[in-house]
Amino acid sequence: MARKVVTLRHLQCFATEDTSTDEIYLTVDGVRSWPQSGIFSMGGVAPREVPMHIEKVIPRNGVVTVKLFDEDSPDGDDELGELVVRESDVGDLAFDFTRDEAHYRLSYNVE
Ligand SMILES: [Ca+2]
Ligand SMILES: [Ca+2]
Repeated sequence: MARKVVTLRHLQCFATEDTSTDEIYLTVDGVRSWPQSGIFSMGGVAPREVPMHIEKVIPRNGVVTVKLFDEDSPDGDDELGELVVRESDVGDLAFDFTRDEAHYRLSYNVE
């Protein structure tokens, strides 16, 4: 049977963790995967939504873990939540990252 693939498609910001803009990045299975380098500012006067295209094959009997972070310095970065994508997931889905009173929604697809 062909492996299923999760595709991260779109990120929306409804509430930031920082006072104005957040310095957002995503990790996939612990590897910093979006944006291509550095961070993407969201909220405040920065964009509140952004398209993306990140594909990851879901391992057999395994999961893909996606984490959203706000980069802070000199304090440690804030982890805003964790999405666990399973082999049994299917179709167009969305997940809300809501830690630290932030609110981001990641739209993704599993097929
Ligand atoms: Ca922060
Ligand atoms: Ca920050």
